[in-house]
Amino acid sequence: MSSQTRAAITGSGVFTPSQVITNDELVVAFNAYADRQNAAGADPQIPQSSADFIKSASGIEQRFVLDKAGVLDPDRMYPRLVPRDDGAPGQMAEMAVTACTDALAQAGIDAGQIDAVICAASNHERAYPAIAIEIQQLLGTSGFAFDMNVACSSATFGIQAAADMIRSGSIRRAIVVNPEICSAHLEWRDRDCHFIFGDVCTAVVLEAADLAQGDHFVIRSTRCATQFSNNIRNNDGFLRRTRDAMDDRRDMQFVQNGRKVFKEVLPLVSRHIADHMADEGVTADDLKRLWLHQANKAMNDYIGKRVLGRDPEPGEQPNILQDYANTSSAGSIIAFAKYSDDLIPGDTGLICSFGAGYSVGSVIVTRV
Ligand code: CO8
Repeated sequence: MSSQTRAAITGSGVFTPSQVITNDELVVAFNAYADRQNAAGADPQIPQSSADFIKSASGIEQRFVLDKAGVLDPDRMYPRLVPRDDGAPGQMAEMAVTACTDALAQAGIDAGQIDAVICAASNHERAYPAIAIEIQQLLGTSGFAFDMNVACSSATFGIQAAADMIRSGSIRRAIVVNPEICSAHLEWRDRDCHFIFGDVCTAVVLEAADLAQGDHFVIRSTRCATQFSNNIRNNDGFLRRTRDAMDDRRDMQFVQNGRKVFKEVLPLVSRHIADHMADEGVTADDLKRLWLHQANKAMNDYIGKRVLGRDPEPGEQPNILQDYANTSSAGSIIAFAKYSDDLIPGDTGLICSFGAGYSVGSVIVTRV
């Protein structure tokens, strides 16, 4: 083992679906659904949703999805994704290939040079074979591949896993990819959460720092933490068939107690980041950028203020949630991919994700 080896992020990529749903479009569809249910005698009656509420409570203005028509059809309210033959690329693998190809191009390496693929996401379209192994085959990477799931923190936990393997010397290069089809496990008929999520796929290439060819970010340190909570939960899983009458049960999709999450996760994340920075000798003045998980603008404003000890300047803590909504594990990586090019050698930034579990992951990087 080479204890000197440092891992670096040398490329990133984002696949963005072509279809967009604005808050206004979403609310029109939800309210049409509610009107129909109410006319049919829904008890209790379903209150109307509001685009103004969505924007002010979350900061979200629109979301990208793989299938807009199915989501906005008041008789359906979930995406329609055509089943695929086992011989065809799966939905997640297909998104992943696009994001990975962009990340590899930025790193300036061929897929064949990658030793490991980690598909880290908050849900996987099948139990096995691993989506990551299918991505490995489609890209033509070497070595091995595996799936992992830590909900919204999947990307940062995946980065730590890959960085640890590079640091230990067991691999030299990895790709961590996050295909998030949140539209398929969101309950679009629930007013409290129907606006929260969107679809996307992100990817980052990690290499031993001595292999990096162009501009890159050396990973100074990673830190992951978990603490069990039922406040964000989805009970769907392979035991579904063994239990009666599970098909349309509300808990077969994403369920959360948003208020509790808000109150409990904020102190957890603020403390986690502060401790991580202190242990690495990174002060607020050293930090040029925060790429935070993208769930709620008010949450990010709060965390930014706690971490920096002042209101963040424009650009110090870029949000993308107004365009993408919450994309689970991909959110902080979209922010990183879109808002990191302008950093100069020596600049330090911090990627942080948080969510179900609870889970929180942080990655401190320095531009080289
Ligand atoms: N339109 C109009 N009014 C509404 C709506 C709506 N759509 N929704 C709720 N209201 C009403 C409520 O009924 C309530 O009315 P009243 O005051 O009369 O009771 C009022 O508005 C306020 O409601 P809330 O208290 O629920 O509103 P909040 O201010 O708390 O905002 C949020 C709701 C935006 C959900 C907020 O609580 C939040 O962002 N919380 C944090 C959530 C979070 O970060 N969760 C992380 C989940 S992501 C994750 O971990 C990954 C999981 C895996 C991915 C899943 C993919 C599907």
